[in-house]
Amino acid sequence: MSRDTLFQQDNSPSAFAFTSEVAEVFDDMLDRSVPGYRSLIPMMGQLLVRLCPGGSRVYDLGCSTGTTCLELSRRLEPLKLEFIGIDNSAPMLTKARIKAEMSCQQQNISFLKGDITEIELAPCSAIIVNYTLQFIKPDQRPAFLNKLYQALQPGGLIIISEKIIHPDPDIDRVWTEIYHQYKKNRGYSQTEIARKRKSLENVLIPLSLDDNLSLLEGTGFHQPAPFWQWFNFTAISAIKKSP
Ligand code: GEK
Repeated sequence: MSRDTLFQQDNSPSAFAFTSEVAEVFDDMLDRSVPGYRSLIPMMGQLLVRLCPGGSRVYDLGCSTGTTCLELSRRLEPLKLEFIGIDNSAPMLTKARIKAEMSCQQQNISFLKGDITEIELAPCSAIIVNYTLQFIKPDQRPAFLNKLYQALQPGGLIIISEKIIHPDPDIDRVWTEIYHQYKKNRGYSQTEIARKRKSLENVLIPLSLDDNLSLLEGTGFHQPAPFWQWFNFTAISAIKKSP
């Protein structure tokens, strides 16, 4: 896995984008900058195993290099779920396909290139949106979530992981400090942290936990609730209730 040194350079990206340079170091970037990234995957698996009928279709929207759906497909192999990862970054999908090939997992997984706000989704039992909703413009989020709701079969599961803000700016500042310390402990310098933060401004737009829950509730999802949280990172699940 290549080490993420993107923001060490003076000519580091001013506005963050999912380019081939990012795809090259992406797995290391996520491991060192998304708290709980790896440990969340088995937790998602526990939900899928209870809520998805064997052989049903599961989408991973904004799948990047496929880590989440490859790991879920490996863990839930006996369920024979059909995983479909969608992303609009070709370099990310190239990585995902190589990883699927190397782990001989091509049978139940496919990767599609497309804009998740526009692409048509087939009926499915679960949709995972792992740290991707935050990249969709806030005014597009209600329509996007409504599209996911329509694609889910009754009883279907949605999992949304997001970076969040605390509504109280003082507490939010403390959370941010704790998060930056987390990154420092994993080898990122103060300069790298500051440059990455600047480059994500207006690209990654986090909402508060309550605003995310309201969005899901407003779409019609039943009782959305966080099943995991680490300061300014959370994972929420909700169900499309049977009529
Ligand atoms: C994981 N879920 O490893 N259409 C398609 N893809 C998009 C769009 C869009 N409109 N907007 C952003 N993306 C992954 C990690 S990363 C999170 C998700 C992060 C894609 C983008 O190309 C990138 O691959 C992904 O969403 C977000 O479980 O970088 O913090």
